[in-house]
Amino acid sequence: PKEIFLKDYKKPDYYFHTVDLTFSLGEEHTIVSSSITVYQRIEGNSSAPPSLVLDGVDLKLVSIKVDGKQLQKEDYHLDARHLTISSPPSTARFSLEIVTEIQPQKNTSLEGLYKSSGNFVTHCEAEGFRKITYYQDRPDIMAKYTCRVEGDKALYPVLLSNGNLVEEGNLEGGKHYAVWEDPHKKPCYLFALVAGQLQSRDDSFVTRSGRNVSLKIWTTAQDLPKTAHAMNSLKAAMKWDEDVFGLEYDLDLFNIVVVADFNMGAMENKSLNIFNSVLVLASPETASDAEYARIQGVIAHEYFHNWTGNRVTCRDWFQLTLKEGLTVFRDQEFSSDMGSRSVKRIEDVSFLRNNQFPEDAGPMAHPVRPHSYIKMDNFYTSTVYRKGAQVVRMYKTLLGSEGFRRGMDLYFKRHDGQAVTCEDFYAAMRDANDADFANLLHWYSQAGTPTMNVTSFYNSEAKTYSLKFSQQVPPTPGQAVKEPMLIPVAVGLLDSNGKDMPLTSVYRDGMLQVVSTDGQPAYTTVLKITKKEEEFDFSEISERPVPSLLRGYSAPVRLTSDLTDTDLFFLLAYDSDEFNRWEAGQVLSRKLMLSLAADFQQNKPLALNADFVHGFRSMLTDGSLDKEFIAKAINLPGVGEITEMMDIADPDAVHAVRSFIMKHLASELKAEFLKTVENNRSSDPYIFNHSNVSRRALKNTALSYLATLEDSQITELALNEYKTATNMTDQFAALTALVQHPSKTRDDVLADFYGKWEHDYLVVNKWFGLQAISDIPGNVENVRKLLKHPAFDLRNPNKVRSLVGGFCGSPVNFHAKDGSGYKFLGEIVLQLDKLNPQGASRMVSALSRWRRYDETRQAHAKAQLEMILSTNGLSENVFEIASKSLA
Ligand code: HT7
Ligand code: ZN
Repeated sequence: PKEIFLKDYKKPDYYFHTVDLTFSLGEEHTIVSSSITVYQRIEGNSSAPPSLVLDGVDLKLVSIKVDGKQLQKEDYHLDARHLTISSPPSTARFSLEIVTEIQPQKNTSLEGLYKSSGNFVTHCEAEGFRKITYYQDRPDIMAKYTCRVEGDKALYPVLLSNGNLVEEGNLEGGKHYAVWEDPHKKPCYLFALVAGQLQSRDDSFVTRSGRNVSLKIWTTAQDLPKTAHAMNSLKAAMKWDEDVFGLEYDLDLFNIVVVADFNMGAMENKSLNIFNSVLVLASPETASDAEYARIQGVIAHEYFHNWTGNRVTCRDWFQLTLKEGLTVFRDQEFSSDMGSRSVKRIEDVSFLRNNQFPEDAGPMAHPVRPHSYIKMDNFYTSTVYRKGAQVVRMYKTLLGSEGFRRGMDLYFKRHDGQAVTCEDFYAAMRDANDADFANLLHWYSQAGTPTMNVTSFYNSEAKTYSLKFSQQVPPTPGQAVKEPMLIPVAVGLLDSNGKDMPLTSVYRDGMLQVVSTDGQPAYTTVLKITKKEEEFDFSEISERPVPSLLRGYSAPVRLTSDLTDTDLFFLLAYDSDEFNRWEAGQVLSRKLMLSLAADFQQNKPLALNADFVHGFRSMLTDGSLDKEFIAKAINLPGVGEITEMMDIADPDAVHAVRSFIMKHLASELKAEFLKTVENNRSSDPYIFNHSNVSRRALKNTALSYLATLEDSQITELALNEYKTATNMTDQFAALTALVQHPSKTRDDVLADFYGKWEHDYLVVNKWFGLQAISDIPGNVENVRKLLKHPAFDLRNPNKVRSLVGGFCGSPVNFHAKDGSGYKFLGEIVLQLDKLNPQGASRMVSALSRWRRYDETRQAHAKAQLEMILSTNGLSENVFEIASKSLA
């Protein structure tokens, strides 16, 4: 397979101006006719015009015409991936007409045109358009499209594409047609077509300039009632983007289509978003609070792409973070404004630590803007999305809200309608603010999570307080040596009463840095660390403070410091920055878990110190705190997060330790936990708002602790919660509590749940997922059985994610020392690769960190990777992940 490099980017020789497509949808095959106006980039070139190379995969070429003239076999060259016209006309402009035949019914890859539940659906990002017709399938080719769709009227009563509906009518033989015209230029990855039996929930939104936008969410008749939350989320997102960024929707119509078979979450096609059903459909009885929140966030995310991605798009796929990092940042901000800002921050940082940090420390580590790829689909990663969003957040931290908005405004002013790069975004931020932050660009090019160490010194005579920072970016594949980065560190200093000290002036290398411009002292200041080692001195500090470092997690780094446990307990109790209050608890928990894991490995008895239990009790019972915050604060770091911190990952030890701490806390604080459950129960109708979500989160976290006790009183309690639950959040939390240990109750309640919900495939997926991730010894056999369950289907990515992906998330069973978990995955990857390479490569990634484990596990995992790599006909997707994992 061929590796593609960012440094090899060349502008295209030809641009496309208009693209007129006709789809004749059929049961055996579909005919796609395209008519394109082509422009030469360099006009009046006296030498022979360069050949025009079009991408095309799995296509049957029916005919090709240039300027109306049919090309003969000798006029073009065809191979498995390209159609090359070696002597195009030398005129500045010519027309190209191509007819291809495709077979969507046989397309299980879910890219290009395929069928899902009987409906035709397209998915083109990143390089799926080439499975529809021959085209220059790259995002810097932006053209205006029309699309005519013809199909059987009874089978496909609804025909949709991008833009506005300009014509529709009946055809002979029970067929009909619709013509759609998109007035905005777009890259082909934003093209979409849907045809099928769908009904819509209709609503409307009036933009701030008075445009009336018709909003439609299309799904099956039966699922229509479950689209209300998505519609409300869409309207909230439209309003928020106007209020916060001044960005208004630009067409009279916005469609969302729900599909059951989809490789990722959703797709932002211009005016025709396509969504995985799990990210739209929700009712109180079937979806949990977490799912309601995810739907709200993803509906907003795809809508926000209309400006960040569609109006201004990427020059090439290496720039993916330009649209994804920025849009994730925007959806994170939106969700913060819809709920609790600090809780959302905690969730986002936890996600980053649990998913992106391991990626950045493994064989697939790549910069936010990768330098190369074999298969672009493999680079829709947490690094590009989540770390990319942190990079955007750093601009805001450095420039402030107003400065950031100025930068965004300039970005749109300069680049609307263009395909641009990360440097263009950087330049807009810099120029709009006259800012100087050159080494911020290293964040785009250097992989690896920087580590930052902080030491402090208080001079009681001079009343100065010094913080000394040192940073290091670890080596990653292909990048041994790194430059220091610009790291914005938000800092506050707490006095002995736990209050923020006023910060009047701070010096760097003896030079005064501005703390506040309006003459008022600041209580949090942002230090800009730019060198490998740097010292900052605060003056007029009357007593030794406790520093609150990296407030709000102002940069995506691993922080170590000389803070003592006493300092951390103090921050846990008093920090005005809620994120750092939570963080102090996490640092204490991580230290504790690591030291207990070492004890476990040496067969020492495990014991919990009284300070920890005390700090925990204070959090749990502090009535002044937000309940969702408490739920987060009493949640221990996950097994994955701790194993990542060990020299040799030992999931058994960490799992044992985590279970021990939970059980110990549950027995010490049983009365408090019971009271928490009691006080936060409610039979009121379900409402998705902050106070209700918080109450349920705290109650269900308390229940999860109690469930570790294996006590019949608690089983009764959980059974009662399960039976009396009026919504899925509470029902599923109770079910989760009941299935922790093997028992007859466990079997009965799992059977009961399936019986209740077998008609709802999204709920059944939750049922698969819960069993898949179970820590019950030898669970791999149960998962193998579930593969044969009538409700399971390897062709459906949601089911694969629930069962196979869920299993890979189990520290105990996936990493079983006998290699049974790895072997299971190896077999599945090969089966899946034949159907859906994107899905298969996502699964094989679970093996990529094999070098982190002990020799026995290493040998088992390596054997599976070698077995996969030696298989004939492997996809490029799986090849890239498996080969890089072994390199
Ligand atoms: N921009 C979309 C990316 C996406 C995608 C990429 C590769 C393969 C399948 C995919 N489905 C959706 C969604 C987004 O991040 O907004
Ligand atoms: Zn996106």
